[in-house]
Amino acid sequence: MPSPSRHRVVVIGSGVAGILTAIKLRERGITDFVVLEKADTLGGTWRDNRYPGAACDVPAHLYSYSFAPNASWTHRFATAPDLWAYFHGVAEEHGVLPHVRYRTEVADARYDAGTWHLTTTAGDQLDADVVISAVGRLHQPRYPDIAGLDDFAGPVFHSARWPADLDIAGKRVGLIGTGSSATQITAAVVGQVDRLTLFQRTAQWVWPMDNTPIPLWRKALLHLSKRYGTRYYWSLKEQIDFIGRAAKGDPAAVEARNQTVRDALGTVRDPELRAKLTPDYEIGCKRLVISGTFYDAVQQPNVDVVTTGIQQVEAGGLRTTDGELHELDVLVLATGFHADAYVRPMTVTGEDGVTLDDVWADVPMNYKSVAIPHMPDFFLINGPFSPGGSSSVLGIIETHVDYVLQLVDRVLAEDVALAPDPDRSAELLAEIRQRASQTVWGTGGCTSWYLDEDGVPLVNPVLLDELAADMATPVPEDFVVSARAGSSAG
Ligand code: N01
Repeated sequence: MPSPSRHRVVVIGSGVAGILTAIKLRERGITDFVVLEKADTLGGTWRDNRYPGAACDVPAHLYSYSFAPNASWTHRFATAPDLWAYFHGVAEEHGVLPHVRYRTEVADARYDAGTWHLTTTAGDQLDADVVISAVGRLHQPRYPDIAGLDDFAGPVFHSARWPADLDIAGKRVGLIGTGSSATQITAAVVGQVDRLTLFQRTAQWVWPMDNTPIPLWRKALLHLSKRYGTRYYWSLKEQIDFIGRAAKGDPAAVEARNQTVRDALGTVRDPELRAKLTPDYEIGCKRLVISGTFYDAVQQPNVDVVTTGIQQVEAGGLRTTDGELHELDVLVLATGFHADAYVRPMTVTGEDGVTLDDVWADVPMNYKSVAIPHMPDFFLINGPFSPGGSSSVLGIIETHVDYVLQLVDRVLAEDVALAPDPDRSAELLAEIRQRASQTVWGTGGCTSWYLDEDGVPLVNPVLLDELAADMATPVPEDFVVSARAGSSAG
């Protein structure tokens, strides 16, 4: 067997966070690194989600790297292909592409005497001083446990696996789910399909925000004036922070948010449909669906909203518990993701044989979402208990990458291994969980992908500015420092 290739740093994942990590490593002069990517292109979410209408519901100028503003965004929200092109372009411009090794999925990571030994699903081996997991949170499709899915005669697939060549024109399409993905699909396909049947288990609160074109004057100003770009960025951030402040319970923000979403629901004219679409839990408990088009789309005459439970899928369609068969040609499962998987199914074994499953037996224990006790020099970007709400994940990952790379600087400069102190990690996490459990995410009477099995949000209720202030510089006393035995330095 060939000896493992060895790198100072291995980054896992080439989505938005992996690309950023690679750019920042290169900026620091660290070039002995590889980015391992399980697919055959980079781009993560924006590569995988290509369903009709796939777009980012955070304003595009806010969903861009701070060092790479894009004055050419055409609309308030950017589509998946445009986002993919933007992130690919930035990666190319910053010399990331030669570092990416495609079709390489890490199955196992094992720490021994200062070295991480990685094994891929193909059996290849790599060694590294530092591992940075940038695998993202919403990438492992959650398939529903519904009897008969395999019996369906037509195409059936998860929203993140939409077949590129599928023609839905004139088809009877069934859509399970009413989250952000399903609502975007609804608005995009309603004008093409013969019938759309939306199988809704739980209604959603919808924040109406139109995807307005960026006017030419604004584009021109964005091209010409950096100062204007910064002002525009901050005004967008204020709008999004407003949703975050509401989630934290700020009374004025709560009132304004609630009024806005109730007014939006009020635009549904048919009282019966409006009743179906009215959630029975507090506004903001689930992540708000942000859509200026969903309510209009769902009122079109070729749309049915079915709230009766699903019994089974059959060759010809989907049967609900009232015995009715809803005949379908295509079935879309917009049923979300295993948001609590994080790095799993990859197995990780840290110092003294301690496994990730050991450390995460009760809760995904971590230090500030970026490090894990007993896992020296193994770091996460956007790990467990990262901020939630509707803030731009770009701000979160920029904060995390800056922080993690300060730790990496120390690891490489001093040739030490750093793992967060277990007691300090537990103390900080207990405090976050306590605050999170009191937010509407924990008390609002809903289930959501924010919650763990105990119903406690896996989310830090903190605004981006607060996160950035807290993570500006690592606190040395919070880390256990050990000498590294197997360094590749030199
Ligand atoms: O997934 P979800 P998503 N039978 O988990 C239903 C981001 N995102 O892909 O609520 C019937 O929100 C489930 O019902 P219930 C964004 O952060 C961003 O839509 O559990 N129904 C729910 O309605 C978002 O929050 C963009 O009762 C079943 C739906 O499926 C996150 O991704 C765009 C079921 C799943 O909703 C996830 O959104 C899209 C079953 N067995 C997504 N199982 C942007 O624009 C599940 N459901 C950035």
